[in-house]
Amino acid sequence: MKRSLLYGIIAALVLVVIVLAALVLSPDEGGGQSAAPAQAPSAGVADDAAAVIAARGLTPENVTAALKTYTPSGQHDPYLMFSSGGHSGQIHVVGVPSMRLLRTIGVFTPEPWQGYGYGEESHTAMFEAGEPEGADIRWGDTHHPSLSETNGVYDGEWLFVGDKANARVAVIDLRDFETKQIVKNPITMNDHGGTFVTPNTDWVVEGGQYGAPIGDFAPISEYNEHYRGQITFWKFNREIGRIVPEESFAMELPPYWQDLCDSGKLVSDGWIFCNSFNTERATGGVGAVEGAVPFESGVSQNDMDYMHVVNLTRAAEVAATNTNKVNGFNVIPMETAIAEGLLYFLPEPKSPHGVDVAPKGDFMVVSGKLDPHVTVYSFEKMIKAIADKNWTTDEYGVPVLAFDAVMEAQVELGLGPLHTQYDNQGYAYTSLYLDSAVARWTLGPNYPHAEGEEPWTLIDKESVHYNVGHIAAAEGDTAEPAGGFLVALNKWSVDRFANVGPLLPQNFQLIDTSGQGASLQLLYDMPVGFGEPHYAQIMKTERLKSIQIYPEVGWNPHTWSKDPNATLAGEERVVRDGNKVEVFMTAIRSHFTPEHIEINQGDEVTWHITSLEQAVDAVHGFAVPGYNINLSIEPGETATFQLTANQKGVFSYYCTEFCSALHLEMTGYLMIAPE
Ligand code: RUQ
Ligand code: CUA
Repeated sequence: MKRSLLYGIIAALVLVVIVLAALVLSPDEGGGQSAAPAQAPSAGVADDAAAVIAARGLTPENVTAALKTYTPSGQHDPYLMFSSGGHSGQIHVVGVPSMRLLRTIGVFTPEPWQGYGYGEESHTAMFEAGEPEGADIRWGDTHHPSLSETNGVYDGEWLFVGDKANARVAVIDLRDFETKQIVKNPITMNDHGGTFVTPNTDWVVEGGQYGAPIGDFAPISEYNEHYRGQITFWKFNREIGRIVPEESFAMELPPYWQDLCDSGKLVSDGWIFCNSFNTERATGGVGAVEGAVPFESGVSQNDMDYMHVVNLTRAAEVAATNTNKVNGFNVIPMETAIAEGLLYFLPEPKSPHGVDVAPKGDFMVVSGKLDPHVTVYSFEKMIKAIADKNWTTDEYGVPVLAFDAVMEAQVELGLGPLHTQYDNQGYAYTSLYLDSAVARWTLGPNYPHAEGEEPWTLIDKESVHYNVGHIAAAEGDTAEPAGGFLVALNKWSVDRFANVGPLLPQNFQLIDTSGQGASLQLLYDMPVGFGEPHYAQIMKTERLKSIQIYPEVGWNPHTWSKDPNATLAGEERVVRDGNKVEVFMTAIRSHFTPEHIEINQGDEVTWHITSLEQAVDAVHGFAVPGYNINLSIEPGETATFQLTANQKGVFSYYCTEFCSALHLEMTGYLMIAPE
């Protein structure tokens, strides 16, 4: 705390000096965004800040932006952003405010650097366990990462992310940043890639998406009768660090397209809110051939869709005695959900997208993509409307609460509002897709307000480049937002970077939100050339408890215990039983032991490698050519893979990490004699 204050004062002093210099020397005092093309400072002025500013043609805004993001070598970022990787199927970890990419985490897609999905047995088993039946899927579409929480605040222990394409959810352990579990939703083929934890991470909520017959087939002409929506509630067991499918359940819903969810917190703890669209139940079909209304317009007819409100506390009780199973999975039938008071609808205008609960848990904010307002609902009013039975019902009998009875405020922000985040100053931020802007607006009277600012008012808009989807503010979806920084996750980058061909990067833009009023400042552009991230969360770095070396030599990261096949120095061996061969190998700079493995064509080989390393960053790789094997063996880890020796020949296995001066010597021969 004290140190950061000191840094702050030093930074402020440096800032004043440099800004003054810039003011004197800047050729352009106008636009902060339109920096002149970068010029290399000439050699003689390289050490003089004012001269560099002049030589590069930087504006005062450029200079303050640079000072706010520059992170000297060896200093760490105060925040980490965990971003989904979209259809790269991964998670990306970025330091904030430096916007340096620190790590990619292999999740639904193999990642060779991490040896993820290239032979290592526990990864392979995990992929297979999470595959739809009969499929062989090696990618995913990650949208909404969700950090584990304790009392509504990130705790730095676990990370969840969903796969939109195949309705799967993954569990990532933040002790070693490795994916530990993938579960396939047994009753649906798609969701919105959304995972949302409850305030103590008891449940991971997987919202739905496109309606379909639950675990069945029916023609599209029977949409209303046989197609259904669903939301799934995965039980997370922190002790074992796994989702427990047997204790999880889903709720059958009308065939609207359920979308993103958010958990209630504090006053609204125990409730779940999910937006939906296509309450029209449009079934699509394009032009003369199919003779119907295409989804594009069919799905946007109604003035209101329905926010789904689930009483999760009650639903979990009902699920415990529910006997209805689909594909062996606990599914609460729609009639039961209605009869037991587990499900209510709140009308929400106009093709809504996402719902974001305010820090105190008292308001739910929804944006209609086709409505220039955000609509704010009061949790208290919602509870009263339920008690008063102030509702009509939809065609399936679900109570639809009266809009006027539950609505607290509507704030006009601009075109194409999508997602909302919060800070510690009583501001909310909403992305405006069509405006390409981030709007800052004030929350209700029970949140702090700056002098002269009224509740529920638009305060500032900052242009972003371009077509912003989600935004992520520092701890901005928790019960205690940190404030200070916000990242706009822009879908298009058009003119921002040198052209790298027709597939352009996405653009993460860092915005300083620390001031009040109309003070938002764009600081930094980070091109993202590895997929289309959707959502991200920004957590204080200090919350992490990650390890650098596995706790014991011979550690199995998947069981988080010593591996029964751990091999210590001197215990290396090759054991043969008929055509089954088991290799017990060790790795340490700069050799594998043994260096010769002689087997026969047709042998079935199980191969264990234990890293004897105890030094930070002393990682070895292990590749076998021709057999699609590549491992990453981190300090202390025991990894296992299997191969069937169907190709004869001499294969040099080698270490794929440049681990030492004699790294090239870290090799050995796998000799497979012909049959
Ligand atoms: S989405 S741009 Cu979260 Cu998949 Cu809204
Ligand atoms: Cu071990 Cu290179």
